[in-house]
Amino acid sequence: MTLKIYGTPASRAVRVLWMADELGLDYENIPVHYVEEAGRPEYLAVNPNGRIPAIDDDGLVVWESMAINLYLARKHGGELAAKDLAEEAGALQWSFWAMTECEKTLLDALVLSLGLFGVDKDQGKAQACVKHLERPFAVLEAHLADRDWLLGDRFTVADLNVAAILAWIRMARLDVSAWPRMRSWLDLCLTRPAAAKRLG
Ligand SMILES: N[C@@H](CCC(=O)N[C@@H](CS)C(=O)NCC(=O)O)C(=O)O
Repeated sequence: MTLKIYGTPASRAVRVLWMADELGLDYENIPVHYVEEAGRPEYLAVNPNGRIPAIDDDGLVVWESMAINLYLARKHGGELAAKDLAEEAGALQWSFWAMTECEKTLLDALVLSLGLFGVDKDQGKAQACVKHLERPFAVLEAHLADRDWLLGDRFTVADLNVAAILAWIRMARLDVSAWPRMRSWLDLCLTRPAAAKRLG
């Protein structure tokens, strides 16, 4: 049975679509829309939270974008997956970090920059959100001082999960020149073919 990925690509489902493409998986994308369709009974039967993305992998249903990607990396292995327990811990750490330390503020910036959900566009206010990201951005900048990738010496699920959230920096046109290593690392992640196809 094919892997089913629920969620329109113009949403957090793009994180999972990017991962599935990196892994070269066969999948079916069911483009459930987060406003019009995610609250319908047929989708609530997949994800009772009424949010996208979710997957159905041969009967195993998983929701939460970061968890789905960690699962897919673990299942399909290869270079993207953690190769030992220490890397597993790192992948979990960075994924939780991006969601808890960065995502909410970046979403606020994105909404202001693009004028989403009826909010007035205000690039100045969007840029002001970056002030609240100085602490986590400094952590990432320091981590990249002597390495190219978050774990080991290769692009992994940790890079993908964090970059998929930090991609909103680019979409919100935020100036993050104060963190040049973070910016270069993000560019490298987002210009990978599987990312550029979706987020370029
Ligand atoms: N933490 C969840 C968040 C999912 C989420 O909020 N998705 C949005 C679309 S990008 C959604 O489904 N919104 C519908 C709603 O909030 O009712 C994840 O990363 O999967």
